Amino acid sequence: MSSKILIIGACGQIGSELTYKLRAIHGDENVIASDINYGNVELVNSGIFEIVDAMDYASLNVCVEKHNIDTVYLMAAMLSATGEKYPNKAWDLNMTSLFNVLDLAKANYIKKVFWPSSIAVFGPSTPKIDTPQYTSMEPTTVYGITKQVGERWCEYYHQKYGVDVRSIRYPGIISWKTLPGGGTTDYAVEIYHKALENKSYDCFLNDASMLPMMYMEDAIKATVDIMDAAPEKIKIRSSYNLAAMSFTPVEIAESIKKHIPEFTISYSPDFRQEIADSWPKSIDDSSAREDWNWNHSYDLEATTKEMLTQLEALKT
Ligand code: AKB
Repeated sequence: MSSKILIIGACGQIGSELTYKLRAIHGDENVIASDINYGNVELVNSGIFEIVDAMDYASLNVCVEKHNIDTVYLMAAMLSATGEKYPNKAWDLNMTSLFNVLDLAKANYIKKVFWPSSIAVFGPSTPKIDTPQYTSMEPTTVYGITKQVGERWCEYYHQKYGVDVRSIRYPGIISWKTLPGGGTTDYAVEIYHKALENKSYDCFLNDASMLPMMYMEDAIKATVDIMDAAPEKIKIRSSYNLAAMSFTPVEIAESIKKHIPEFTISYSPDFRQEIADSWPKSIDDSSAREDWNWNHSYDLEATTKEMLTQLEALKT
């Protein structure tokens, strides 16, 4: 019998592309997309869609029972920049949704859970270069705190209740289909849109802000691969470090200039600079590479080429 999958937060940047990918793998009828509203018309119209409030256990349970769900991808979250504006809401959404899903698994209503963590679990006391899997973690954003605490709870539910929960620490994700919202790494998506629209971009981080990033296709591959891996391969039940590339705003601008020579970048750092400064510059993801064969394909040049080509094609 086919696995029945529920994606919570399917209208978002990663949720939407994950939905399309999982439908291609498992069949449209086996992948139910859900969100708190009809926020992404294309996604909503692309297959089975349910309105689900991830903070409401009953609403979630009704959907799981109705569709006989056995696997949940919990992609709903408030990200770093928005979280600093609404700290209580970020805490409530990020933690309550996680507990609801973990409790459904504990009660055996579902068998398998994917929950994304983030490089935001790290903080100023973390080594910034090749940040190890196990290291000092003192996040200074509400989002980072929820992700760090969430990791502890995932491991706890796995150890105490046998819940099959799997997680990766996403870096900034670059994609063209659905815009990101409320993150500190969002500049690395906006810059491509503005490069094509205006041939210039005013960056909200300074020129030297190096951050770990990944092209969407690699992020989706990692998500699918960790969920497909045999349970004994998943040795870390908090969350795996994951990496592909690291670059600064200057470097991404240089890579865009190779395609759009007139492109210019200026810098007006805002409150997100402090968040970026607290995060690693590069990540050691050798555990993911060893345990479940993680491998990335896209570097900065390949990402820039793909982003500009795909966004250009959307205009026609
Ligand atoms: C953010 O910038 O908040 C996210 C993240 C790194 O988790 N993209």
